Amino acid sequence: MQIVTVMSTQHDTALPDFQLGSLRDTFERDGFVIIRNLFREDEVNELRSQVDRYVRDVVPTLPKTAAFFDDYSKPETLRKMQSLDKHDDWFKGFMSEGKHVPLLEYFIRDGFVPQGLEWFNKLPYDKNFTPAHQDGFYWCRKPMIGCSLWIALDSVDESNACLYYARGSHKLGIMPHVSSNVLGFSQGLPDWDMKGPDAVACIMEPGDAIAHSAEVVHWSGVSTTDRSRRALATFCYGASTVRDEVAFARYKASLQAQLAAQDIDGKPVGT
Ligand SMILES: O=C(O)CCC(=O)C(=O)O
Repeated sequence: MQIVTVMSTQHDTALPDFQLGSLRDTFERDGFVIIRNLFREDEVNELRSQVDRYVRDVVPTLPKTAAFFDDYSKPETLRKMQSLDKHDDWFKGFMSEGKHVPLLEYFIRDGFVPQGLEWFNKLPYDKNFTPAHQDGFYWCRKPMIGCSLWIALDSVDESNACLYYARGSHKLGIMPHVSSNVLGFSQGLPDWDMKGPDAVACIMEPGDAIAHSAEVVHWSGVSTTDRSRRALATFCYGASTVRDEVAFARYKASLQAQLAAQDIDGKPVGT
């Protein structure tokens, strides 16, 4: 079976060329594509155990802005962590050398620049939804070339808050967002119809992954189960892009105001 090596010279995606080509066709048509079994069981177990180590050893040393708990006195309420690659060597290596690197380069037809590695959870019976949004609104790149790979660490379906995508919405361009006041997702599209005909629910098993464009509209709902729903997501933008500093400053100001209102600041998690 022939293996395609894409822009990155050091790694390959370990996916056959016919599959890569058809995945990119879907990605470019719909704005997202599911890649089944991208990570083997042993790889998923390694990711889970590295996350456990990070939560145990690294999170207590970080500012509260790096790990969002509903209640900082209750470890079981951890719902989101950002920039794992900036706080830990193992995740830094994964971010810059994992199999997502050549894959995402292939999808975006540009060089991979790491934007950040994040961990998402939905807690049992979680009432927090993820507002409909476009990642590109947060990143403010010109031109808007960017992508992410959301890797399922648990089984996920409609009952424990799977991701939904508005198929084809990446062709609408980046739309105005407003403050959402949702912890971890500060900006959202105010009037997006989440029941529209183009909404696609992504039902996944551990090791499946979704690549999505920075322009596609996506969201997730609440959980009606006692199961958690953990995922790691690698975000990147194209090496040919630059940041729109004015738009980025506007986004940062909104984020800081929302965090301050929720009493989340630069103080260590353990305080
Ligand atoms: O996991 C979620 O609910 C949201 C994830 C997300 O917005 C993303 O990966 O861009």
